[in-house]
Amino acid sequence: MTAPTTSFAVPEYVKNQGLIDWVSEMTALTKPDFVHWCDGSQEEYDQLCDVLVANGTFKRLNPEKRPNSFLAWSDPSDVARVEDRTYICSINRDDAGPTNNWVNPKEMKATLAKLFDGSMRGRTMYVIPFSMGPLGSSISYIGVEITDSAYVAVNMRLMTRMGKAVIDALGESDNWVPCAHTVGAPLEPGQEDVSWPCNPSVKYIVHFPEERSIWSYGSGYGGNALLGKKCLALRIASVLGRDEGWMAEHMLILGVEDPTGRKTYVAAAFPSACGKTNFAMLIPPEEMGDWKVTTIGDDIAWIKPGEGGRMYAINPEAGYFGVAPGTSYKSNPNAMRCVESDTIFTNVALTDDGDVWWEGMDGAPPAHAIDWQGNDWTPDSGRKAAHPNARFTVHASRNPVIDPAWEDPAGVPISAMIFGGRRSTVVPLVYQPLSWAFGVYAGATMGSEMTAAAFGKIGEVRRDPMAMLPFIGYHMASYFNHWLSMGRRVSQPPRIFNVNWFRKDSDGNFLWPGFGQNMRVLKWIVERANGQARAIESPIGYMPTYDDLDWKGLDFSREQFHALMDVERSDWEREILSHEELFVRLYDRLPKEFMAIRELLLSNFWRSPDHWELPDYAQNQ
Ligand code: SAT
Ligand code: MN
Repeated sequence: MTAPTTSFAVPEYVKNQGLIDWVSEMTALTKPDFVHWCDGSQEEYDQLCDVLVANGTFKRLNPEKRPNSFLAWSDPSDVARVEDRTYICSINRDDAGPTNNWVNPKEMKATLAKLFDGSMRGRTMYVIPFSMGPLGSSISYIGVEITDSAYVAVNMRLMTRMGKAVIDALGESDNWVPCAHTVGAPLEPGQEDVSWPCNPSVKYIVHFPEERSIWSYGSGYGGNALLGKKCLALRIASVLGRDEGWMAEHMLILGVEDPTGRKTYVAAAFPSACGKTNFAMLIPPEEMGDWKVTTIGDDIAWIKPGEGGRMYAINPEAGYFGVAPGTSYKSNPNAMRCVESDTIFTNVALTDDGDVWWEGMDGAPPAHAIDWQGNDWTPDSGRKAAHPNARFTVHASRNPVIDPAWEDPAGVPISAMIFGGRRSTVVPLVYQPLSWAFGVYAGATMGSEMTAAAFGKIGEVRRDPMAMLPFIGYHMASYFNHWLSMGRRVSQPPRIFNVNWFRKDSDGNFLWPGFGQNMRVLKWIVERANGQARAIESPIGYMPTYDDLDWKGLDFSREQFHALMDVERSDWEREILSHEELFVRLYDRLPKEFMAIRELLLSNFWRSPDHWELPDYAQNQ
């Protein structure tokens, strides 16, 4: 079976000459057999899914169990973003900064020109016009991705606003981001295709920040290939935000409705494997049923100064590309409801009745399944059935708790920002840094313990400033300065908070139940941001006392809470000194405020006891 449209003709509705020229140049370079301009229609989506089924990339799932849903298994060499193959090719190396890979743009372009030459032979080139942000909104950005992967085309239709409507919104403008993608696996005449074409040995994910273009070679997976997400909406957009006075952040956005019906919007940054999607779709515990959480976005926020001296955020995406393993009706019922139909699954297991399964799903594991590598699997096979980075792709409109304002082009006013890593010790459940600048410092020095050995030893703390380490498109320390300056640009910056759901006792047991119970902390944060909640000053910032949190329906003692909130002087002295490791790497552009804040934090400890314990309010007043 071939692709639905098999010609080089440019559709009549495309009038943008710059775009037509670029597609024609890329066609000449990559030499596809056909070119298909995506119109974004449902018919086209269905046809492409049929093509993918016929090619063996997709398996159609049992329509009784999982209507309109498909399963793809990737090549075992192509299962995640490739950070060591990701480049920021600014003209000056210093502008990429020490946390990014850099190659001279001229040299990189020569490399890419060679790799892209003939890279689409035997394949169809899909032209995918997409909008990050609501169509036609002044804060949206349009990109056009060319790709030789139909899998990418159907995923882009779920993750972005995609197709003819974007071409119409673009008009004659030259303000769009060219995104070139190839799986890097040309087919010789007569050569049979594989179910997941990619280049197992050569991969490049390249950004040219000055000319705002993206080139991706060799991978068909996730953020390597769906170029609107991390490449455009974070790496390129962070540069746009620096130049234009706004922020592109790796943050979820949620709405909290209190019992009086008042809505407060909160943005939150967590490094990977910290339950971001769970938090974005949180269901409050039953006893707090008069509180409601709604989702604006689960991964990326574009934040701009607006009316009333406040910051407003939009979610540039239109769908979720969530981690499947660990997702269950217990951990995230709303995500499970999202994926009940109309979902693309990648690298999960296939059950004997044509449904999907992954580790951590509710109930007993199936007695038999086919694992993500296509092998027979049983619970005692000693292997994982789903790859740990297995994903679901689903449109945001399937989310039962989607916020009514999720597509508002004006964005929603952000009252609080939350940073949170995975720390088994040192960092308390929640605190509020003393000011915007202290909050920026806390975000910049955010650390998380490794759960997989990808970037260091398991348990080792990796500094991941604002959860942006793999996603910043310029010098990390210039980014810190940008954050500080954004706080000065508005009269009512969001209040900043730091959370840690993952603190453990000395026996290694989690001290905090997490999941829906996080609502208790979120409630305090929202009330605090609205000037309603009490707090006490600790050496690291403001904290709630036991009596400031709502404990209705949860058996959680004062002692348990104090264990979660303790601030150990020796731990924190070590913690603050260890920030030096990050600062030394960034020294030439580090904000001068950071040194002052570091000293102030240390001095707070010089005047506090070795073991700072949360007082009870009664004693303190
Ligand atoms: O593959 S993505 O970059 O989209 C998701 C992730 O790795 O964070
Ligand atoms: Mn992410």
